Amino acid sequence: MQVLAVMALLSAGVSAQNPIIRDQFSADPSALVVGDRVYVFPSHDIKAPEEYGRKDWFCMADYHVFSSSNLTDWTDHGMIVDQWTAPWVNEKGYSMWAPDCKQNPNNGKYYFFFPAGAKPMPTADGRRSMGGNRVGICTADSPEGPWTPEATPIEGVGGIDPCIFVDDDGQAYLVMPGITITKLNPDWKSVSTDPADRHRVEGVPTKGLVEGPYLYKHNGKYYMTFPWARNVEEVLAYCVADNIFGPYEFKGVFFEEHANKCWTNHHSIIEFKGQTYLFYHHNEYSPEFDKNRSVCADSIFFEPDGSIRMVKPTLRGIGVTKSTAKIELDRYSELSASGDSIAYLEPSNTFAGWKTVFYEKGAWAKYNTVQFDKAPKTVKMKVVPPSAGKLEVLQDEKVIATVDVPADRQVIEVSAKVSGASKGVHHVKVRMATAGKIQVDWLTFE
Ligand code: FUB
Repeated sequence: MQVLAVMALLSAGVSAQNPIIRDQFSADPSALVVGDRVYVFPSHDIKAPEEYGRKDWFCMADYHVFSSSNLTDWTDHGMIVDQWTAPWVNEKGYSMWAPDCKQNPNNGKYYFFFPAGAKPMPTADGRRSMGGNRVGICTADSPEGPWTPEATPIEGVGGIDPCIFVDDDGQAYLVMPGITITKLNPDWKSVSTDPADRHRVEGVPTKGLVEGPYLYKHNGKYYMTFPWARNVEEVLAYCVADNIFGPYEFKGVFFEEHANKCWTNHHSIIEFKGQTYLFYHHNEYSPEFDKNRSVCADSIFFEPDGSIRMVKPTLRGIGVTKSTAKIELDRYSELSASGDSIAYLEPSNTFAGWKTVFYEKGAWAKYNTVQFDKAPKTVKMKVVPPSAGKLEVLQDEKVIATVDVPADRQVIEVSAKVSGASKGVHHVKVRMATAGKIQVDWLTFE
């Protein structure tokens, strides 16, 4: 066995699964499949600056776009637009709430729709209209940008949380909280004013429905999904129709309130490579303040009768993890009933991530779907002091290594020889083999 002292700096490369964005707050994820990549357009929570009066409220001044081809490694492509460069947006508003982005089949361009507090604007008759929440657009030739903001928000549209739905025939609709569905004109910069092109969705709860609808089509049916403050915090619920304008039938809840009391629950749904995914947010990097949220993703399943199976949010999230990556055990798939727990590495800097703390013989944490391109020869673990004892590493249910963690060290990497492991996709388990306490940051195979 080999023991290496490492610098604390190395802990910066956190690669946990949920949340998927780990260096900034992110919320209200709108996911979009483009070729063999998934793009996510979230809103961007920040800590309130001095000039923003409301320290207890959402504070959001720009948007970024992220993408991944394997649902594990996410790239930040940078900023789309901010409140200082969008011509119509109040530059002191910090109110760039939940956006959406789709590709316009009429010209192949990408249209990013976002709500924000508007500056008072001159109207066509020369008067000045008041500010308030409006919906604007940025366009780009690629989902990665560069993005060009329109000079003015969409005429006649007020409110938050626009959702754009593109039907199989290429017709696009603007879905707004309320819930209303309105045809977009072919330019995607204006909405139809014909009353026949506008519909208010019936069949939804009459109370507690204030934001974030997302329309998704599955097997020819329209699934109107939406956050619903059923009791206190929001759950996600849905109704279904055969035609876009209904009638819609209420079907129930498919995602319960967040365990950590995040009041909002905002989501989107995509199908990627044969699997359907739910993108949502919670506030795990900010357990005391639910306006600083983080984007997560989990699989979502439809039952044979078309109903949506209840989604259980996980820490493991989606995507295969390479055995040679840092496997963040604290984003476990399963944890033994006792003898272990998850804690922040640095409580004052939650973005540093988490550790798995084992404190009873037999306690274990399991991390599913690890891809071994070759049979590994060595397992390496980063542990955090105080730690001492022995851990077994299992591939599926077979012990392939025993890692000896000596006492009296600073942050250390500990390696052990692996034997009897095979290549392929396997579940990895780490089990406390002795009494004592061991705090694991991550493990990796070589
Ligand atoms: O992010 C600000 C607001 O919180 C969104 O617009 C809502 O959907 C809710 O998530």
